[in-house]
Parts: sequence; structure tokens; C-alpha cells
Amino acid sequence: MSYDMIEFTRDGHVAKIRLNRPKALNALCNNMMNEVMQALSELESDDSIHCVILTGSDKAFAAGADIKEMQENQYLDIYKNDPFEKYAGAIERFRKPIIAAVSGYALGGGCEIAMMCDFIIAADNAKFGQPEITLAVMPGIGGTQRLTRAVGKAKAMDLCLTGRMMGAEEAERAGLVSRIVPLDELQDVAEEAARKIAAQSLPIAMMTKETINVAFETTLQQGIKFERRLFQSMFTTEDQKEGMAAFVEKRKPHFKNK
Ligand code: DAK
Repeated sequence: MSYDMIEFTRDGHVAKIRLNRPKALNALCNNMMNEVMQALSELESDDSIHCVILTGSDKAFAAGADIKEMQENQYLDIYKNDPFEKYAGAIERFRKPIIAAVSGYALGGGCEIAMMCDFIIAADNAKFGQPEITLAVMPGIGGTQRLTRAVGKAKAMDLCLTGRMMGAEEAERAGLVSRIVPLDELQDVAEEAARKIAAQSLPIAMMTKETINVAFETTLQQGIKFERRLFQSMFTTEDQKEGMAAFVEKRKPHFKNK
């Protein structure tokens, strides 16, 4: 498939999806989101890919769902087609590690999509927000839930009820982003992080991701049990034997992803 609205590149075990509708500040139109879905589906089944970066332009990660495309929708259009269920599901259900590298605006659906990734690395010019209330709607692809879990009730209420934007430093203080880097270093830092992840055993990285995500879905005791079972299962892998042998023999591990 050819891609018009995203740039889709692979470098070794790392793939990058760059949202690329600069004139619309990467507003999430259906065509672009279909391309993101297609790219993720290719990457899920490509064994050579171990980690993915989702990013945008310097000015905008994504300024939200495409308001122009959405404005005339009627309730039944949105209810029956439920486009964001499809698009969000493709990111939510993506099983390999995926990093959001965010510069500029990450607003509305843009912020929600960044939050669906495993973690966010932010450039110092990043601005996060859920301004839907200013359009007389509210976040609709998980923003009220994920933002609240990430930053707590007070800040989530503040952001969703006022529609104000939050800069990178505030976002890091609040726990929404894992680190802030200068804008001109964002892609390098994200790629370095992705390469580090990609150098680990892929199944172990996938199990680690799955287990952390369980923390949001269940009780502490059930989560700890889930962790213990998957931890035990890791001792069936060749990579666990190799990782520990390499440490003991003071050499680099050579994982086979088995
Ligand atoms: N949609 C469509 N076009 C957008 C856009 C958006 N979200 N954001 C920006 N653009 C377009 C502008 O219309 C403008 O186009 P032209 O006028 O040049 O044709 C171009 O991008 C440049 O924007 P500005 O001229 O406004 O640029 P500024 O630097 O002055 O301002 C801004 C940047 C990001 C502050 C401003 O563009 C802005 O406020 N944008 C809107 C931000 C926003 O409200 N985002 C939330 C969108 S609502 C659903 C679930 C969820 C959702 C939808 C459905 N279902 C379950 C069905 C999600 C909803 C949302 O995300």
C-alpha cells in the first residue's frame, strides 16, 4: 500500500510512522487514520520490527480529530460507523512497544492517541490539551479516562473543563510524559530509546508491556498474580537463558526472540 498522509519508514528493528498533514496541523482525518491502521497492521506481522515510534511535525503531533470532516456528522453517523473505535483500537491493541515522540500541539484526539502509546517523549515545545469542551463536545477516545489515570483528577478536570493547554514541563511534572528533550534532539532521542528497546528480546518486551497495561485494568493482587505467571513463563524462553548466561560470562547477549 502507498501512503500519502503518513511517512512510514523502517530502520533495522525500528519503524517510524510520521503523521504528515502539515497544512492541517496533522488533524486526524479518516484517510490518515486508515493509513496509520494499515501501517500498524503491517508492523504487527513483521517479525523484524521490535519497536515503533509515532510522531508528527515540529509544530504539531496532531491538533485533534479533523473538525472540518466531523462537524456535519449526525449522531447515527458517529454511532454506526464509530470510526475512532477502529483507529484507536489499532493503537490500543498494538502488541509491540510503541513510543509517541511529541513536538508541538498534541490536542484532543492527538493527545489521546499519544496517551495510547506506551510512553511519551516530549520536545520542549510540546503542548498537550483536551480542548473539546470549547467545541461543545468532550474527549471521546479515552481522554477522560487515560488523562485522569496519568495526571490525576485535579489536573484532568482542569484541562478538560477549561480546555487550556499544558506545556511540556507541566506535563512531565504531572506524569504524562516520561522525559522532555530539546526539540532538535527529539527524533534522535526517540530513535535511541526505540533501538534500546528493540535490542531486548521481543517476546519479553511484549510481555512486559502487556503486564504494565494490566495495572490499569485490574486489582493490585490480580495484577501481581498476572505478573508472577508471565515472569515464570519467561523461564521457558531461550532468551532468558541467553540473557542470564551473557551477564555471568560478562558478554553481550544475543537474543533470538524465542
Ligand atoms: N481539525 C481540522 N483542521 C484543523 C485542526 C483540527 N483539529 N486544527 C488545526 N486545523 C487547521 C486550521 O483550520 C488551519 O487550516 P486553514 O485555515 O489554514 O485551512 C490550519 O490547520 C492551521 O491552523 P491555525 O491557523 O488555527 O494555526 P494556529 O497556529 O493559529 O493555531 C491551534 C493552532 C492548534 C491552536 C489551532 O489550530 C486549534 O485550536 N486547533 C483546534 C484544536 C482542537 O480543538 N482540537 C480538538 C479537536 S476535537 C470521536 C472521538 C473523539 C474525537 C472525535 C470523534 N468519536 C468517538 C466519534 C476527537 C475530537 C477532537 O479531537
